[in-house]
Amino acid sequence: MQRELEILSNFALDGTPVSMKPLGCGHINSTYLVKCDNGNKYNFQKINHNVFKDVEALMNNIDSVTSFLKEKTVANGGDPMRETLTVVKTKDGKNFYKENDDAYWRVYLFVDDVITLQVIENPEHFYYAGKAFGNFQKLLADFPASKLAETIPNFHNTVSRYADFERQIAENRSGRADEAKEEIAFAREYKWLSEQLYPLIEKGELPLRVTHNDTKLNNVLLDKETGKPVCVIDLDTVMPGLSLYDYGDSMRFGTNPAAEDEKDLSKVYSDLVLFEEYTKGFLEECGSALTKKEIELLPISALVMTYECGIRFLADFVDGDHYFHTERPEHNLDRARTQFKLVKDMESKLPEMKAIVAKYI
Ligand code: ADP
Ligand code: GN1
Ligand code: MG
Repeated sequence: MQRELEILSNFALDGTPVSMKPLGCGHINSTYLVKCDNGNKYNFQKINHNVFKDVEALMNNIDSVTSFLKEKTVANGGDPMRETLTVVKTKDGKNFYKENDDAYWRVYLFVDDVITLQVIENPEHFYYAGKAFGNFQKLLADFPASKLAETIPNFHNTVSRYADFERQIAENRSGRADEAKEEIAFAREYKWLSEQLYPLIEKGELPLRVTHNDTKLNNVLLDKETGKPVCVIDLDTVMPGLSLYDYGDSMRFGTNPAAEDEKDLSKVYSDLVLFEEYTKGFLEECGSALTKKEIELLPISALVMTYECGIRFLADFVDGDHYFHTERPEHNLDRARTQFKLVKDMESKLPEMKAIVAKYI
C-alpha cells in the first residue's frame, strides 16, 4: 500500500491516513476505505482507464452532477454531505490525480453508517432502492443534459452491443468460444431482445432523460438502522439514457435472490415479491413523469437489461476477460449463465410483471 499512500498524499485530506483497505465488490474501479487519525474517512478509487477513456470529461460530469444534486438536496431540506457524493480535490485543486497515462485516482468523502447490499434479504430494502433511483431520476429531470459528456459511447445501445458481441465471438481472442457454445446459442436465439428499446429512441417513441445507467443494488447506500435511502453512488455512467435502463438494470440484479455469479443455477430466478417492491418505490418517485410508452415497456426492460449484461459478460469471457474484474477463469461465463437463466425466468413471468406494474400507475 506504500505506493497508494504516496498517491493519496496528493489529495487535500483533513487528517493523516492511518489505514487503507479494499472496499466493496464493484466490477470496474478499485476502491479503498481510508481512515485518518482524526476519525475522518475517505473513499479512495483508482478509476478504470481501460473503461473510461476520458477521465477529465468523466470527472467534470461528476462535478456538475454532484453540485446540481447538492443544491437540490439543500432546497429539499436534506444533508448535502450525506445524500450526495462529495469529490475531495487534490492539493492543486483538481478533481482527480493522474499518476501516469494509465493510472488515474480520485477521492470521495466516505458516507458512514450505511449498508450496501449484494443481495436482498429484507424486501423493504428493495422498495427503498426503488425510491432512491426513482428520486435520483426525478432530481435530475431538469439537469442540462448538454453539459454531460458520454463517458462510455453506446453504453446501453443494445444494437451495437449485439454487433460487438458477434465480433468478439468471431475473433475469439481467448480461444474459449467452444466452452460457451450453449450460451452463445442462447444469445443468438434471444437477439430480438436487443431490438426492443434502443431503436425506439431513433423513432422518437422514447424520451432521452438524464439517467444513472448502472443501478445495481450495491450502487445505493442505505441507512444502516432504518434501511432508508441515503445516497446514490457510482456516478461514472450518469449520461442521457432511458428511464427503462435504470428500472430494468435494478430488476436484473436485485430481484435475483442469488449472487450474480452463482454457479448453482437452481438458486437463480426473478422474485416477483422483490419485483413488486422495487416497482412500487420507483414509480412512487418518478412514475408520474413517465410516458405511456415507457410504462408499457417497464416489464420487458428487465429482460432487455438482463440480456444485455449477459451478452457483455459472455463476450468478455470469449475475449479473455479484459473488461470486468474477475477472480477465477470461468467468472464471466458463470455471470453470463445467471443472466440468461434470469432472462428465461422473467420471460415466463411477463404477464405477472405487467400486472404488478399496472397496480402502481
Ligand atoms: P465500482 O464502479 O467499481 O462499482 P463504486 O463506486 O460503486 O465502484 O464503489 C464500490 C463500493 O464501495 C460500493 O458498492 C460501496 O459499497 C462502497 N462505496 C463507494 N463509495 C462510497 C462512499 N462514498 N461511502 C461509502 N461507501 C462507498
Ligand atoms: C459494472 O461498476 P459496477 O460493478 O457497479 C458495469 C455495469 C454492469 C455491472 C454488472 C461501467 O458495474 O454496466 O451492469 O458491472 N459498469 C460499467 O454487474 O461497465
Ligand atoms: Mg458500483
